Amino acid sequence: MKIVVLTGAGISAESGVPTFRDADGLWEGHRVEDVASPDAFDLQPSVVHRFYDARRAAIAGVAPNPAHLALARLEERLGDDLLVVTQNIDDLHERAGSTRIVHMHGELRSALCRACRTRTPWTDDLGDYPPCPRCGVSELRPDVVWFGEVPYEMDRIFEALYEADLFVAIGTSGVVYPAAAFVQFAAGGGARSVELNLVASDVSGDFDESRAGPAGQLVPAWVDEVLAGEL
Ligand code: BJW
Repeated sequence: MKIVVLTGAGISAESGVPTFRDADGLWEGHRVEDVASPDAFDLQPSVVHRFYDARRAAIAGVAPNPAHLALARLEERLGDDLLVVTQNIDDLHERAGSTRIVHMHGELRSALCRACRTRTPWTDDLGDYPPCPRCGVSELRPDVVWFGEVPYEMDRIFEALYEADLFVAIGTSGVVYPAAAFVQFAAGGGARSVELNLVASDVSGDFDESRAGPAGQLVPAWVDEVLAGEL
């Protein structure tokens, strides 16, 4: 059985990483739209750098939770038949042991040079405008996908969605496209679909099955069912 899992901010919530649109989703009074767009970066680069530098520092102090660990356990059994597509820019899936992972909205621990387009692994702040290690120009930005930009590895994702037998979305509000439409792409290719979320999302009606509860409980239970051959 080929499975594609889409994860959103909700899977990292129990690790202590704030989501975007829940009650605590504002950052210093800014909505995500105010700090996650190329226009915001052009207008207020220091504000945007501060937002991402704070998040990069914060993820160093958090750990994967049972939901991340369960997906890594699933990969151990399914191998290439599992692909995790995450909208999250933290590295909690990797730290849990997942290797078949696509970061469609980029990664906190990577910098993108606006001058030469090189992507460089990065763990320090960017707000002090360090030079690009490749071209030397001080035009590094967070290597993340903002509104109006094209997410990473879309060809690989669409191919996996069309080939999938099962599509599972975990902890995502279904507000942001193209990820919100993946359930429809997967259904078009014949996949069954399951949503695991704290509460019903904006696109719950598009799923064959929707389960409500914290990811730290729902995901390990769902993985147990898959491994027991009950799905
Ligand atoms: C729990 C839980 C627990 C809590 N357990 N669950 C008009 C109509 C349609 C589309 C558009 C439109 N106008 C513009 C667009 C396109 C636009 C878009 O979608 N806009 C909408 C806002 C309308 N999209 C884009 O611009 C994208 N690019 C694009 O479309 O390019 C064109 C193209 C596509 C494909 C092929 C070719 C061309 C780019 C979108 C980039 C989004 N970027 C961000 C920032 C990334 C960097 C960063 O992290 O800072 O991505 S915005 C932000 O939202 C971030 C997230 O990945 C993304 C989704 O958020 P997520 O993960 O769903 O979090 P929340 O907070 O919304 O939800 C959390 C959920 O968890 C909730 O449901 C809770 O209930 C749940 N939860 N605790 C389980 N313990």
